[in-house]
Amino acid sequence: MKIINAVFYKSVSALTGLPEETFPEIVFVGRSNVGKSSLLNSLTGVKGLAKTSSTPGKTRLINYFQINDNIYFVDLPGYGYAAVGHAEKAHWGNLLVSYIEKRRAIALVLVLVDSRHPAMASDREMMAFLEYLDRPYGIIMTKDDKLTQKEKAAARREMESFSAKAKFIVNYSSFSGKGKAELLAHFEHYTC
Ligand SMILES: Nc1nc2c(ncn2[C@@H]2O[C@H](COP(=O)(O)OP(=O)(O)OP(=O)(O)O)[C@@H](O)[C@H]2O)c(=O)[nH]1
Ligand SMILES: [Mg+2]
Repeated sequence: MKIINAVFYKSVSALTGLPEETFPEIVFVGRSNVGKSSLLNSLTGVKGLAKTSSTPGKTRLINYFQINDNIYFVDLPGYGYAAVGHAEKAHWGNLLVSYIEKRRAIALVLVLVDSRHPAMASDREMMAFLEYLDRPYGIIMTKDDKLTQKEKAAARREMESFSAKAKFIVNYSSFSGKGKAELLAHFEHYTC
């Protein structure tokens, strides 16, 4: 898939304000600070399109970006962020789960996992949940630039050992753009 244009469409804070299910959606999920918003900016080539931060918990809304006038990229709040209050955490957790469960327009879920910590319980739970729902998902191993070759190989093996149902695994660096062509090629299968 070639991205010709990418624009912010809207943000919503609750399931009641969702846009119509007009376009297939590629949905970005993962722990807080894993690099979801950075991946979105890297893929679209538009710096600052999605807001990023070194402080976890930056994205607190469901953010829709319209791609090529016929697809939505959906940037969701991260899970596993300890510093937000209990009530807020529960609110976002419920929202995330309900969204993935109910939204028919989801064509593909991207599960972003930090390459340095490939087996965290919350990520494994998310994958198990997607498998239970029979949602197609691919894994993005983020921040690839932070690992040595040896560490990358070990992380990849570990990930492959517990994600047999993933449609693909891509090692990605939003800083260098590594993995971009590979990931965009995978999107072809889910967006037509
Ligand atoms: N080295 C490196 N750092 C990255 C990469 N991608 C993201 N980061 C950094 O990781 C931090 C978090 O990135 P975000 O894209 O805001 O993460 P997020 O998953 O959207 O976070 P929340 O919105 O809080 O859930 C920022 O400081 C980014 O600069 C990458 O590929 N390599
Ligand atoms: Mg974000």
